[in-house]
Amino acid sequence: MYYVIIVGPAGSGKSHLVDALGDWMEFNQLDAARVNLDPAAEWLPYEPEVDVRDYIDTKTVMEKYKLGPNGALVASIDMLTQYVDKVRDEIEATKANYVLIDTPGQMELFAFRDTGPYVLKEIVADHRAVTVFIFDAVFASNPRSLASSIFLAMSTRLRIGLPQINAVSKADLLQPDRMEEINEILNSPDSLYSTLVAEGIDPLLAEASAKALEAIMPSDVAAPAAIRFVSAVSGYGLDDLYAAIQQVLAGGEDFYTEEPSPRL
Ligand SMILES: Nc1nc2c(ncn2[C@@H]2O[C@H](COP(=O)(O)OP(=O)(O)OP(=O)(O)O)[C@@H](O)[C@H]2O)c(=O)[nH]1
Ligand SMILES: [Mg+2]
Repeated sequence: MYYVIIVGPAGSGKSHLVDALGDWMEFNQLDAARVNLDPAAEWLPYEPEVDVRDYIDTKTVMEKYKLGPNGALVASIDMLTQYVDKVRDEIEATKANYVLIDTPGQMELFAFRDTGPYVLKEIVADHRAVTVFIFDAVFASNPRSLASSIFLAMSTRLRIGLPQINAVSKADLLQPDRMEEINEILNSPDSLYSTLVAEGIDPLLAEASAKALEAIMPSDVAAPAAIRFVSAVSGYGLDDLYAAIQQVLAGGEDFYTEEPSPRL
């Protein structure tokens, strides 16, 4: 079993990507299980095979402990540590080739505290896993937002400690020339640096941003590009994202041809 963990800022398109990538995999005869790890999700675009809300629901935690939404999410993730064995067993029982994990919207309350990465580590156990960090196309619209997203991506890499693929979501919202510009900036620390300086950003901050970009660019993977563009709406780039996932997880070989899923 291979684990693909989708992480990104609130509203960046994590849940829709879990849905779309799962559909793409199934269409291509690959077996995927969708797992919801967001105890605060009110609605999901897919039917999860495993759902942490069966154990902990943030809405109930809010009411029971009289907490606000953020405090309740923090408490929910902390409480989830008690059920982590059950969640892991449920996921393993699916025997799916690929496990697509949707994570909480408030990533700073999940990825940047100790319990979120702990829960992930316990769930993934000794399976091979990759994080897909999502840059929201809406945030990627100007160089300052792009730079702050790079720091978020770097912090995610630092906290979760798994190989990471970076992808811009909602590619259907980007004009082709804008996509090309973002692609160039995110594939070249020098280009990011000069773009930020041209925007009037302090050269020290621009330099730090370029270093952060360098830190999240793939060095271990022979990837043709540092960033992927995907759309859950049009399906754009899902094949490319799958290829990148496959490259990290199975060294580029097609897993399905080696080990057919017991479920297909
Ligand atoms: N145009 C476009 N909109 C998208 C795409 N993916 C998601 N959205 C929209 O973006 C919004 C957020 O999508 P979600 O998938 O719920 O994002 P999320 O990261 O799971 O959100 P939280 O879990 O609440 O943080 C929704 O209104 C989606 O319809 C996409 O590929 N293209
Ligand atoms: Mg979501």
